[in-house]
Amino acid sequence: MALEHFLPADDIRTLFSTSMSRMYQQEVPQYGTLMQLVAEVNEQTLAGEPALQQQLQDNGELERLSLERHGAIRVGTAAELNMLRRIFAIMGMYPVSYYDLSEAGVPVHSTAFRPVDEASLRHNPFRIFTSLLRLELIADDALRAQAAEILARRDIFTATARKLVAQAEEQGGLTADQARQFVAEVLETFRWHQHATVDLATYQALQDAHRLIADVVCFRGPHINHLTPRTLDIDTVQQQMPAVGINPKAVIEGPPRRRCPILLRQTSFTALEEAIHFAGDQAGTHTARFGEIEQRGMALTPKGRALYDELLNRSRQAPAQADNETHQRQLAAAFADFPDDEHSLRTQQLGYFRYSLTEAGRQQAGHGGAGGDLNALIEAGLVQATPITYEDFLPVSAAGIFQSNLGGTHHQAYAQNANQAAFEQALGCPVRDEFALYATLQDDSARQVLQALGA
Ligand code: OOG
Ligand code: NI
Repeated sequence: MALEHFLPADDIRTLFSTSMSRMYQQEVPQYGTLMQLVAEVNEQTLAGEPALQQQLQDNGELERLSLERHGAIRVGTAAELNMLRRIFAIMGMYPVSYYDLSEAGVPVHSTAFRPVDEASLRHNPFRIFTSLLRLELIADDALRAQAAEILARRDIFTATARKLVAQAEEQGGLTADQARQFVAEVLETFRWHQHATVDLATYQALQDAHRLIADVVCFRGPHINHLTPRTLDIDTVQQQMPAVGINPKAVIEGPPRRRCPILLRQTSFTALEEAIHFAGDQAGTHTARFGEIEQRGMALTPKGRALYDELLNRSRQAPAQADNETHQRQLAAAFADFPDDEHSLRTQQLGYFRYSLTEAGRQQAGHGGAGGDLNALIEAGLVQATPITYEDFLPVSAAGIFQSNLGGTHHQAYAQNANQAAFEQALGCPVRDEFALYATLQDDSARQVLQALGA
């Protein structure tokens, strides 16, 4: 079949993210309320900041502004993760980065499936934070064996989804009709199930080992546990959530508010307690699903990231603050040592930048001979540098999001270390290195402007 008959992977991803959003808003009405609040605050922010509005418009970002940026699921076996890799590849989403959450007392390790090239990110940056349960972290031998046995009995994918994945791999893509069917079938994997596959006693035993283990093991599939739209003003949304009947987690995760935003700031509403039918006709509840919002800033280089980690650590030496305002003040004090102007961030090589020609640069291009390095060309007004947006996740923040939904039970860190090799073995390929992706973007843009100017 000719290539042009296939629906582009980017479009399949958009079909998927919009279908998922529709399903989740039906399943979790509070999430719809959050979406509405986010859209309103985004609108107000734009009205108050015409420059921001212009910038988003120029980047073609206005249209998708308040739509989902990411979601998250947790799977139980290597085979499940491996199949997800194949499914996400059909939507142009590839595993980037390895996150070890065991360090924070959560018995999973994770990656983010996301688009990796610039055009695809611009088209639709939707990504799925995907965690694999680490059964080896269940201390009780009998319980561990039981959990493994329960997981071995389930198939979280429909037969048609499996068939279409094989077909897509064989053909090299899916037609529009096949893609629509594929998305509908894959959506089944992410659906909520009110019926648990186990009885209440088994659920409780797994819950006692760790609430997350019960969440992964006791259901027919890995229900999507949250979706996350983009906000332009996370502080305002956090503050306004209670007024629309939503209970936010105590603090916003990530860096403080800054003039030059870095990395990722996130907050969520706490997971809902939902009615569950357990095997043997027993009634109970389960707490898993929530809503989250995110505000993204500049991607940091390894040097910038090391400084971020150091300052975050420093701020965490002080006792944890229960209210967001005090937390943010404490954070801001610690981050006073992080340069907050684009010039310093760039020249100290703390952040990644994309280089492009200015209007004067475009006029100069082709005439050649504009000598000098990038800094000189920027100073001469021929080249401009704009921050590259961070597209990945932060393990400390992710742990904070997990923890806020674990019902207050505090967990010790697991002694087990990160095990990226085991994760990649399960996944069926290595994860991509996020720093390498940003560095390539930056270097490619630099090469292009230098070439255009004949420098
Ligand atoms: C994933 C939590 C991590 C984020 O945005 O950092 C996450 C989960 O609860 O399964 O989604
Ligand atoms: Ni999230």
